[in-house]
Amino acid sequence: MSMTLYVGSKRYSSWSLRPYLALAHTGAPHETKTIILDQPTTKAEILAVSPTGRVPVLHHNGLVLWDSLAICEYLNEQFPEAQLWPADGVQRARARSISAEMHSGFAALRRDMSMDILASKPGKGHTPEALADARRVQTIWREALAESKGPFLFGAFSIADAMFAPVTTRFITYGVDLDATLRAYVDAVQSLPAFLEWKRDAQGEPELPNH
Ligand SMILES: N[C@@H](CCC(=O)N[C@@H](CS)C(=O)NCC(=O)O)C(=O)O
Repeated sequence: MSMTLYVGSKRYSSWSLRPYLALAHTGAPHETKTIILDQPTTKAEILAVSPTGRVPVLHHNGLVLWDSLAICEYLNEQFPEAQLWPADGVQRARARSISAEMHSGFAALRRDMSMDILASKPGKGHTPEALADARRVQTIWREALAESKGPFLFGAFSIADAMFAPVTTRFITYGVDLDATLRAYVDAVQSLPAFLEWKRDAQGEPELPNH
């Protein structure tokens, strides 16, 4: 069974980080291949493996799957024992709802506080629109954590945490204020072994001035 996840530069590719964390959580054997973004050859390299010309893309036994959330859903179906969604139906519905909101929304947060997990830019990107997005994210987290008691949004790690993982790095990079509960959640995500591996790999990648 051969499974390869193609990702973009780990320092910057927020969409790639999401299925990377979900895949790591399954414990399934796999390979990750990184395509450095913003190079003259980047588009051709991505198009050679992904029909959309975007990463992440998963290759599994001849099947080619793209888009972060669809890849996470596929992993959940392939590896049910990993419980990538909460077991409880109501919690699962909520987890899917906030994951979809993350996937389709928060444009200002993504634009003004783009992911750069190695950088520290406190106070930058604090536009009214990005801060409004940040407040909405914090409400989502606060409500989920109040019910689950943590350490992750629905207690155990789920796809919802994978979907919000890039936001945890943005809040750190751009110095967004967090109360103790939210800070503990950010720390839980940032302490995941797979996240630490991702960050370590990012340190060996070239800095991209346009990000
Ligand atoms: N909706 C897609 C977004 C994928 C995406 O925008 N990927 C960026 C990297 S984070 C990309 O491939 N950029 C390369 C390019 O456009 O050349 C998903 O959820 O996977």
